Amino acid sequence: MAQFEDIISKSDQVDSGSPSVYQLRTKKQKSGSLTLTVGEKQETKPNKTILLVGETATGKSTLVNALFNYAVGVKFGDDVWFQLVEDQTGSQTSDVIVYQIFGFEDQTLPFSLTIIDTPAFGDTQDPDHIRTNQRLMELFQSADGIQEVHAVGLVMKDEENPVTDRLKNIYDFIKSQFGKDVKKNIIALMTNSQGKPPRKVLQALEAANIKCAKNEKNQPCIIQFDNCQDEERTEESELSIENAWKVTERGMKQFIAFLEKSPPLQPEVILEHHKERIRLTACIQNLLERIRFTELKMRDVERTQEALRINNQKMKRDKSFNVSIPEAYKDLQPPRDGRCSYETSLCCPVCKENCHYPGCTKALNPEQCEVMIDGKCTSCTNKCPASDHVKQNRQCVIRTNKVEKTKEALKKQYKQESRQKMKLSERLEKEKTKLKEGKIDK
Ligand SMILES: Nc1nc2c(ncn2[C@@H]2O[C@H](COP(=O)(O)OP(=O)(O)OP(=O)(O)O)[C@@H](O)[C@H]2O)c(=O)[nH]1
Ligand SMILES: [Mg+2]
Ligand SMILES: [Zn+2]
Ligand SMILES: [Zn+2]
Ligand SMILES: [Zn+2]
Repeated sequence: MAQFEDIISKSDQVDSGSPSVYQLRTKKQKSGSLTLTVGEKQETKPNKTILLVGETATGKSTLVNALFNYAVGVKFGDDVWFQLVEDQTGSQTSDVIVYQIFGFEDQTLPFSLTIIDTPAFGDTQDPDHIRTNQRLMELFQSADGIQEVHAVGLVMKDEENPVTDRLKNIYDFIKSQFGKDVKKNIIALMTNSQGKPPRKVLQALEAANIKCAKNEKNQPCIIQFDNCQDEERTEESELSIENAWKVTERGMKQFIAFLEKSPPLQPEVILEHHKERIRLTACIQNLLERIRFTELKMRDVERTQEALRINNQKMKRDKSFNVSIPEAYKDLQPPRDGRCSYETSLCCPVCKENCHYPGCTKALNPEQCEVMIDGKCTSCTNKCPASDHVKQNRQCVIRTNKVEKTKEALKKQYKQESRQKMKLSERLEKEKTKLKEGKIDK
């Protein structure tokens, strides 16, 4: 084991059995996501980045360990195993963690590795889903974050139904974030595999319309592993564990070959694509609210006309006669549904509109919100400057009231605009035309 002396000196033994298991001591850094580093980065050496996603307990974190052991050249006969992932004993990963493996280039791999381990997400009802999405985006957007990704591994168990709805959601998320070219970088990573031809998985991927990179046979890239290398070796288990090693070793060779030739996904592509998508969604949402408000205003005018028609005589006789009229108006208030802080809104008090709601994560700094282009909002009616927007946890809500009004009050409400005298009925018609043309009062 002389060849591992150096690594062992940087580890703590956690199991003295067969194999001996060592937990690596890593350098930890937290800026947004946690980064665990082994070895020193050398700028001149190439690096490959792998993003691992998939359902819970499919073996993402275990695969991180397997990749490390492969990178440092651990073989079945060495009877040793290294753990890079901490607290591995059956625990779920709860946040995005970045592992960096430096200093073993030219041993088994021609490059250093960056591996992004993610918690299970894809359940869109689960708040953790949004948090993980958010974390990943931060990681790709920050200057000291991930610069490029070479492989997105969809990790799944080699079992009856490996492709679930949640996996499909994860796949859709990945596609929406990285653009359609991402399929050149997506590979299926099967764990718990005995290495048999993966026909069922091929069918399941096809049925779910999940598109992966193609191998030289023009088949979707499916790579198999069986990562149980840390299991205690006994006379009974030895044979099956050795077979598992063979499956994983073949998988690793294929995986490394894939990494060598896969084109890197650049962060700019990811960033711009993602930002534009968020911006458009926000603008559409804003527009829908404006349309709803216009429709309500239109209803108000029509009800007013109706009330005047019915009560015309009474109102002429009695100046203090009231008609009951609905009135739509806008209000800025804290969100009623108690959404989490990362679901804050960005609103414009000038236009009284939600410019980015829900899901504005940049609300604390309106200049950075996706709806701003060159410091101006692309969402609200007046396209107000970023500085006009409010960053608090507030949202614009449309409300309706019933108000009692005399004819005089109505005249005041729909006031003369030009010097040309107009009857109230004419003014109401004019208001309807304005609403139809999209000129809305705040
Ligand atoms: N036999 C076998 N067991 C595996 C394999 N991959 C993972 N396991 C076991 O499956 C369990 C779950 O593995 P994890 O690596 O924690 O799964 P995960 O995908 O990281 O799960 P989350 O962090 O909850 O998303 C662990 O007990 C692993 O030892 C494999 O290929 N073969
Ligand atoms: Mg995990
Ligand atoms: Zn925003
Ligand atoms: Zn705005
Ligand atoms: Zn505005």
